[in-house]
Amino acid sequence: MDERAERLLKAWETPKGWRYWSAVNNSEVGLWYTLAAFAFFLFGGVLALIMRIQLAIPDNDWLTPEQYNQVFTMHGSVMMFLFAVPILEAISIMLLPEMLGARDLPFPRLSAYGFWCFLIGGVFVCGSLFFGVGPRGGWFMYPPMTTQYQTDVGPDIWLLGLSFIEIASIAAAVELIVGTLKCRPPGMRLNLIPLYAWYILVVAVMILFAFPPLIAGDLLMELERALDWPFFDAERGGDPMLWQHLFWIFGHPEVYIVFLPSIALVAMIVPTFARTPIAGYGWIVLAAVGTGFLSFGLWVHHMFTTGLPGISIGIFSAASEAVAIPTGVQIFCFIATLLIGRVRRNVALMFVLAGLATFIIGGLTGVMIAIAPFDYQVHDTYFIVGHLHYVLVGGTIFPIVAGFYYYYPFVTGKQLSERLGTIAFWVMLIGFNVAFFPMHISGLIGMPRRVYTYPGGMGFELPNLISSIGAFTLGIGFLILLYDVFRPKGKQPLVKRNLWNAGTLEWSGQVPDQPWGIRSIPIVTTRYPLWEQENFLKDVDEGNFYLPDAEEGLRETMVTSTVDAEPMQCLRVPGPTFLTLFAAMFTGAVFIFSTFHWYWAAGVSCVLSFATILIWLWTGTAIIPEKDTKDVGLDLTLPTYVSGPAAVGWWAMFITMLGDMTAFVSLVFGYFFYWTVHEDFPPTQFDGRIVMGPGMVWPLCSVALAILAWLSVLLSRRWNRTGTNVATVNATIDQKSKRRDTWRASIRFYFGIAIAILLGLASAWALFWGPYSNGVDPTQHVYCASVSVLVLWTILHLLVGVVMLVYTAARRVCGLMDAVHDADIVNVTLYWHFLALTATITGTVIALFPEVA
Ligand code: HEM
Ligand SMILES: [Cu+2]
Repeated sequence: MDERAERLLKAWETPKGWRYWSAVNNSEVGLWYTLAAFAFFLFGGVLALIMRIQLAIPDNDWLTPEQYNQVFTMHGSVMMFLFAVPILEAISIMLLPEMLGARDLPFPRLSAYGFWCFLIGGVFVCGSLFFGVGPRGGWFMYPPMTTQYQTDVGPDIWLLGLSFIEIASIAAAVELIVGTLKCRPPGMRLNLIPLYAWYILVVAVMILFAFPPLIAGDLLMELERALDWPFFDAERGGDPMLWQHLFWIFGHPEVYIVFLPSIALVAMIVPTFARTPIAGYGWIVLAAVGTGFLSFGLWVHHMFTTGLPGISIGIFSAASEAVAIPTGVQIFCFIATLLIGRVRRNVALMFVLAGLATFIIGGLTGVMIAIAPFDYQVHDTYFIVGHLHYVLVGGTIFPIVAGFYYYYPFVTGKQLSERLGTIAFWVMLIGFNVAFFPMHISGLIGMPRRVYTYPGGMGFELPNLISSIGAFTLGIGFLILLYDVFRPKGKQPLVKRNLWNAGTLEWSGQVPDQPWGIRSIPIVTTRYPLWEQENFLKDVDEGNFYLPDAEEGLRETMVTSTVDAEPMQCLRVPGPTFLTLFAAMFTGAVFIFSTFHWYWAAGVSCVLSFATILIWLWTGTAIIPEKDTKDVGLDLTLPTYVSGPAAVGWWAMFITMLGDMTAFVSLVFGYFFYWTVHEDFPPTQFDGRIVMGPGMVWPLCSVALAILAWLSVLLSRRWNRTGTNVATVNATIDQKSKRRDTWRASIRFYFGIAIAILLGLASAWALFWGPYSNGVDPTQHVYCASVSVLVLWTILHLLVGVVMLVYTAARRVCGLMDAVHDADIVNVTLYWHFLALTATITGTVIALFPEVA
């Protein structure tokens, strides 16, 4: 190994011993993430088998109804929240950088934080089952059952635990979007990126818009449960239907969120084994985007039986049928690729085919239940359980198993057994169909879902017994897979490099793989560089491309432009740290303590987690490099520090704030939703008492103050720039006048920030004072609660905005930010753009809407 490679290796070295757990590199974090998600899958699977034991015979009393309810709720919730979404993010964190020829994703510490949050939250939620206090409201947790009739801690565990995990999912989504858009190798224009990355981009954007409505819903329900704010309490003007809307605005895209990345694996596996480029690349991308887009317009098909007007039912029914089109396009492209290629059959491909076939069957029952009159008949029966498992197992599980077989050598350098794999394949395929096909029949003859047992003599016995036998057969199939994955393979020689002879970049890794991701960052000109670019691996290995060295001993990767992948920056990525683990522990503690109403402990944890995150940001982001530019090889010199839209940090903030805005809009949607369902909203009188609003003056004052604060943030950003700038530094200006100049600029900057802080605090105060001084009582009526939740949301955001301003001032005091290196204040300003919008909407809605209505 030459000297350059040794330095590179040293920079990317994985920590040893107990410090191993401070690793943040995508290959480690991705692996932990995958293993943890897989463990949750096994847990969810065991719960499924417990249900099938209980349901095998009629009138069974092995489980109590209470226990059964906990088991099916946890089964559904674990499978959806702790397995399906996380495993796909996990696989992506592991694969994506390698596919994009990047050294790492842009925010490795964020991935690590997301992973630890996921693990802590998951263990907490699953653990509740062992204490008999698990949630039992089903995976969709409909109120009023979960608000008025389940007063134990179960629903809180679900709401808080899973919200915590949703935050981790969003963190991963931010990482994956920025990674795909900004960390591609030079030359890899948008139309050359591997299909997998396209799918992940679509899915990550979907997560960004789908999860926040659920988080908003969780917040509302938790406020109702903890503080008696009556969002879903019909007696006080609330409406359980709002939950159903928010849940399914999340829930329907969710099924595509778990299905598309699996199809993305299919899109990588099929061309390799068909030994030909994918057919219809453009069509697939369009279809994936189309599916993602359409999936946000289907949610009402889960609510056909709630008495909605016929017109909405008609529209949503038609839209649901329409989504079959883009889905079909993708499947036809895969079939076409297989037809034109020279197919090499093996276990991975068999699982792909089984997945597609199973998914198509589930899709066909989907087309049936999208017809409202049919749905009226089978709603809440086992027909639905049959349908949803055909889609989920066919669309998600089988392709993931295929991915396991395909990528196992990539991760471990060893291969899974084709012989055992073939056995596992047939056992699983047969077991699956035997388990789930009969559910359609038991459903059609009337067996409801979510019942802990059924009486004999109604024709349910036979299909249920068959289902249970099938479920155990399927379980055995998974045991075979599990054995194959974990059996020691010491004697087996390492596989050869790129053993499937694939064409995409992730297979350029050496065996055994090195932690640096890729030896040198290549120039890419085709979709399948390993097939189509001459001498490609040789040039990569010899370090003939970019960044073959780590002269400064730092971890570096390349940032390129969004569309054309032109080189833009040499990005220093942060290395190992325990801060992310601590931050996740403290964040977890906030949610866990709140579940048990230990608000003091939660408050302390909140402060600790905030502090840890600030230290992490302080020591790990926007660091001023020792030199402004760096020679990255091939006669290219790139800046080492950028700010504004060129910087990955700016993108992360922008994307996070889009998600944040979506949650806020969901809350505003709630306010107007109540208006549409009530004749008199806001009400004047309720329950013999006058219903007080927040008044006009204070909320509007708050808007004005927030806008002024925002303006002073804008000014501060500008003043920060007017000190030294690059031109001044380079010009022959004597040191003294330069220092004076900087000093004056500093004073103006600090002044601007101080004013912004004061105005921000004043705005928060005015927003609080309006409802408070008018005597708004959030528990009285849903109107008051809706106003209060908007106020609460906005005040919290204002306070965070203030902390950020203090942070930027401190950065400048400590010389960590200056006129040129201004990423901190630029990103904070971006936050304030969104904040100003939030504050304006809140203030005007609560002040003026009562007048208009
Ligand atoms: C391993 C084989 C599996 C078996 C034997 C199985 C079995 C079942 C059964 C019997 C129910 C109905 C419970 C009831 O209504 O009383 C159910 C519900 C459900 N399953 Fe599965 N399942 C399996 C795998 C999966 C997978 C892989 C997923 C998702 C990725 C999943 C997601 C769900 C969901 C979301 C529900 C609805 C839960 C609810 O009603 O709240 N299942 N499963
Ligand atoms: Cu749906």
